[in-house]
Amino acid sequence: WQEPVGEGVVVLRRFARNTAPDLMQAIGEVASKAPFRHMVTPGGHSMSAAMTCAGELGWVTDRSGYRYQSTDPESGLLWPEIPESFKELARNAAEAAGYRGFVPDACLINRYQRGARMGLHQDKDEQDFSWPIVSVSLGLPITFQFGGPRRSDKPLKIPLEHGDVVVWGGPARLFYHGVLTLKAGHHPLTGSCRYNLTFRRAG
Ligand code: MD3
Ligand code: FE
Repeated sequence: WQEPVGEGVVVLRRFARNTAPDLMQAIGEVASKAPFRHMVTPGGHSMSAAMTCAGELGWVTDRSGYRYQSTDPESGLLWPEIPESFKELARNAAEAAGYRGFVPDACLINRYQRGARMGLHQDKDEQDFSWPIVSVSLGLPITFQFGGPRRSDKPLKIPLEHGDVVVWGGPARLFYHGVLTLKAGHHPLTGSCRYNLTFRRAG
């Protein structure tokens, strides 16, 4: 599936494999300041993936809705800065996909444990959809679902594995997507977890 995922999608298989240990270390540093938590959706459900953020803006959800904000609602403090190793990877991946000068202001970090999933959704809380979203998968594999511009569009199933980086731009930027339930397993770097980083220009 290296090529035909869709217009605007660039798959960089294993692109982050060598830097993955550094990325995991940096995830630990972010999480020491802004711990992983299960946020609540506007509908009142707790998300099965645990999340934290880094950057000038972080994505949050609670009973009042989805939004980006500069502070962690748990602590009231600014989100931790995006680690240099993250920024460099995001810039290099975006450049490989044809986007020069990608400087993310938001990094959402998702942590999946056995049974966690993410239903089909669009990422549309950002200001400018001309910038791509860069995603990085670490640890256990998962099945990603990639739909179309309508929720009813039948999604393609795509395996995402350790070190895979995908740049989602062009029309794909607003397509529905999600991940199926994480199966139990063990990964030498991440243990029983899968982590996903998404780099965004939110503001
Ligand atoms: C396609 N995360 O954080 S990563 C999310 O595995 C999110 O944690 C999933 O969807 C995860 O919003 C999927 C791949 C991904 C991320 C953002 C996209 C695909 C995307 C935005 C637009 C289109
Ligand atoms: Fe998403």
